Amino acid sequence: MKFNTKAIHAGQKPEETSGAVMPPIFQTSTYAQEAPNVHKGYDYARVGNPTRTALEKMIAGLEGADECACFASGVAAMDALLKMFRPGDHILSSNDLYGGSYRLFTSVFEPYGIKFSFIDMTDLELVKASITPSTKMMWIETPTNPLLRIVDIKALVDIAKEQNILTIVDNTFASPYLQRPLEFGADAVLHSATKYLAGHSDVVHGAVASSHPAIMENLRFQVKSTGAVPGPMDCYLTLRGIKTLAVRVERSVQNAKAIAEYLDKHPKVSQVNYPGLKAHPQHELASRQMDDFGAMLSFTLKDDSIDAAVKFMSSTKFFTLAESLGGVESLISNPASMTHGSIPKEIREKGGLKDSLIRISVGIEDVEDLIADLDQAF
Ligand code: P1T
Repeated sequence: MKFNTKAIHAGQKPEETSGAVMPPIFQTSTYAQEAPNVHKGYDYARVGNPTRTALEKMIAGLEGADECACFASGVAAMDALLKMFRPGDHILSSNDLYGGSYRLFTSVFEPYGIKFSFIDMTDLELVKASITPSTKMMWIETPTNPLLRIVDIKALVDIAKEQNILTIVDNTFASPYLQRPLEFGADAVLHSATKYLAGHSDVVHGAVASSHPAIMENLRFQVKSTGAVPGPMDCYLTLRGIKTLAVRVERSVQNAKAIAEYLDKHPKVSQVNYPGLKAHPQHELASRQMDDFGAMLSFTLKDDSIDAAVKFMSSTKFFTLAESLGGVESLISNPASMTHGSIPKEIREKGGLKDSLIRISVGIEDVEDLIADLDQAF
């Protein structure tokens, strides 16, 4: 089955009692049992729900995984995943990543004794040199949030496998339509399904897909034991969103390319971060690793002051000033003060994230209107 067909049919079949083509929203907390522990596969809704199962089968199908576990948010998915580690374990991560991931790692898990290193993962020699005997996982985010760097999944997987280290890829920025990390040998793939998968800025949702038995066993245990599970309505919304993933992403990418080129030529812009531009340092890698270049980009103005950036972001009409990404509507944001505000300024700057950086999530509006909007903001 090819991708577009999977996005409609993977793991889906008409509901048995009525033939409904979309899985119903099974709004129930518990299930009748014939005798203790004799039931139709579901005993209590924290552990499982048929609407959630339909969504999990769908995401597993899109990522080419045996299984998927869904969570109430992207960070809840990360939290569950990280609970397979123990004090003293070391995780290697990128120095450019979602601020909430950084906060979870440093403010929640470090106090419990898990250690993290934040390095430039585009530097393979540095990655090798940063591995310690305690390193248990490489946490790969690519494209990175918000600098749109591209990390070589296959190269890191090869290094990791030699040393028995697990690899997980946060695939939120690309979506499985553009990048399927398990095909490069990664052990697990994570999504803030809030973004491209759900696609309509109306639900907060997370997922991990994997064929690795120990990872999935831990996740199922966490689903049952710590219970950060999504409600059936949210699962339904995400599943409905996925049905149009391919057409939404295709249109957003088309718009993003035109906007990146427009910004790149603009006399008031100093730098555009978009992997689809030939001058992007990992353009070739992105061409190999991704099916297309995505619909996220970031840039800085020649007037590199925060005031100029804030004025610009507050002047757009179709780009709504807001956190998040991956919805049908275009959004604009200032990572340093918004999504990445929990990373200390000196660490942000060391990783290359300037306070004046402007990030754009390109939606599916008419690109002429989007460019005219940016034009009037300049
Ligand atoms: O927001 P939540 O569903 O919990 O997902 C967290 C998350 C995980 N991974 C990446 C790469 C992300 O970008 C996010 C959330 N990011 C934003 C809200 C944002 O605007 O960048």
